[in-house]
Parts: sequence; C-alpha cells; structure tokens
Amino acid sequence: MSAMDDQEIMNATAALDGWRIESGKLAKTFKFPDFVAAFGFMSKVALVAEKMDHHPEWFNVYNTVRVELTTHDAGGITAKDFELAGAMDRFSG
Ligand code: H2B
Repeated sequence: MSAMDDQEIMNATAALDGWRIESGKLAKTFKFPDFVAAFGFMSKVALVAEKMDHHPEWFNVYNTVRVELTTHDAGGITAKDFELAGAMDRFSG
C-alpha cells in the first residue's frame, strides 16, 4: 500500500461527505446524540478496523468523535484510509 499523491487525495476527499485534509491526515468530526451513541459508533468501527488491520487515530469527548486517518506504514494517506472513512460514514448514519 503506497501513499496517494495530492491530486488523488483531493479527488477521493471530494467524493466523501464532511472529510477534509488537515495536517496531512484525512479528518472528520462526528457528532452523536450522546455518549452511548458515540461509543456505539466507535465499537462498530473498531471491529472493521481490526479486520482491515487499519486503525484510526481518534479522540472522543462525550458525544463527539474526532477522527484523523493516515497510514503509518506508508507515511501518508492511502486507499485504506478512504476505505475506513467510507465505513465510518455508513456507521454514523
Ligand atoms: N493502522 C494505520 N492507521 N496505519 C498503519 O500503517 C497500520 C495500522 N499498520 N494498523 C498496521 C496496523 C501495522 O502496524 C500492523 C503491524 O499490521
């Protein structure tokens, strides 16, 4: 898995809802009704992330989950980050 170039990253980001490139990472802040909903989201994502062997950087405070995706092994953003972002969007609805 190799890091994507800037043009590929821009195109793939534009195809997603609410994701932005911030400090070289694919980032989004999810809001939920309460902590239980936020943690339920994180639990579902955790199972997918483990199956993918691709793990998010994230930060949870009550009903908010801030996510920053990058591929450490590749030193940048890869298709795996976009795949995990898509899974997160499906679980957040
Ligand atoms: N997660 C992320 N986000 N980037 C990685 O490069 C990565 C990972 N590598 N999860 C995996 C695990 C690697 O460290 C293990 C050894 O497979």
